Amino acid sequence: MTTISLPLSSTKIDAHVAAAVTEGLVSRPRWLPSWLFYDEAGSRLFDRITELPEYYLTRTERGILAARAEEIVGLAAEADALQVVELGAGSCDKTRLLLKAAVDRQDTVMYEPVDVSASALIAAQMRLEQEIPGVVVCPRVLDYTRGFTLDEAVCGARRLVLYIGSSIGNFEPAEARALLKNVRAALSPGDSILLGVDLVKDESILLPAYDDASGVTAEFNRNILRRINREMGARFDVEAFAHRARWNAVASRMEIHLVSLREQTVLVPSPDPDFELRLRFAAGETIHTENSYKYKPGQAEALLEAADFKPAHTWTDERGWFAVCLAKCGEKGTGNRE
Ligand code: AVI
Repeated sequence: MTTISLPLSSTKIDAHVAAAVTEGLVSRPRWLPSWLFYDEAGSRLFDRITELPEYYLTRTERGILAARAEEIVGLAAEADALQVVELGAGSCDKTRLLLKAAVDRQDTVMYEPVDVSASALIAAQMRLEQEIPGVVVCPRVLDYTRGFTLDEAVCGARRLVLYIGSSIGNFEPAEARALLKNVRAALSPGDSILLGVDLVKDESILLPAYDDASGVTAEFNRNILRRINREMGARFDVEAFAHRARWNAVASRMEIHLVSLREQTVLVPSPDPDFELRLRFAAGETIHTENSYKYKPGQAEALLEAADFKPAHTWTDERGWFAVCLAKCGEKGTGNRE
C-alpha cells in the first residue's frame, strides 16, 4: 500500500517534532525518540498493548498495587495526610487503587496528574472524580521530563509522587537519573516517590511482550511513521517498514526498530519551505524507535539513592517479574545519611 499524504503548509509543522525527526533520521544508525509514539492514535494503541496477553507489565504491576495499596499509602503518609502526584496521566486504572486506599484513610485526597496532554488530564479528572468520591483532581499541564516545580503542599500534607508503569525504563540510564533528581528537587523532606520498574527475565517472556501475535505492537511502532506523515507531510510508505523487537542483554534492554523492507527514498518536509529531507534507505536498514530498560534486583533502589532518595520498601510479584519501590526524601542538602 502506498501512503498518500496531503501537502502541509510548512508553518503548521511543529518545530519540536521537526527538530527531533530531522536529528534522528539523518543520524547513522537512524533513530527516532520514543515520545513521538504518543499522539492520539499511538496512545490508543498503547492502551491496547496494556491489555495484550503477552504484555505482562501492566497486569503484574496492577497485581502488586492491588495487594499492597494500603501498605504503600500508610508508609508514604506516616501520621500525616497524603497528596498524590502522578507523572503522566496514564489510564488511571492502577492509580485508582492507591487513591481508594488514601480516601479510606483520610476521606479526601488531592490528586495532581502531570502530563503534556490537556485532553488526557481532563479525561482522568472526569473519570476519577466520578468514580471515587473524595478525590479532588488538580491537573498540571507540563512536560515533566524538562524539570518542574510544585506548589506548596496543602496544610502539612506529604506528597507521594507516582512514577509507575515502567515509564522510567524508556529513558537512558543518565536521563533516568536526571529525571529522578528533578523530581527530588520539587519535593520536600518526608515526601516520597513510588517507582514501578520492569525486571530482567527470560528472553522467551520479553520478546513476545514487545512483538505480540496480534501485531498491535507492530502497529504502535509503525504509527510513528504515520504521525510523521500526518504532521509533517512526509511520504513514508508505512507498510514498507517491518517491526522488529530484540533483547540487548549487554545493555539490559528491549529494543524496537523499524526495518526498511526494500531500497527506498522518502521525502520529509521541514518547517523551512526551502528545505526538505530526501532520505535513502537501503533494504534492511533500520530506524531505532525505542529502548525499554529492564532492571536487575537492587538496581532501581541504587538509581533512587543516586537521585538523593532513601529507598524504604520494594514489593515484587511472586515470579519476580516487576518491582514497585517506595523511596523517601531525607533532609534537603544532607543526602540520605541520617
Ligand atoms: C510506556 N512504556 C513503559 C512501554 C514499555 O514497555 O517500554 C512502551 C511500549 N513499547 C512497546 N510496548 C510498550
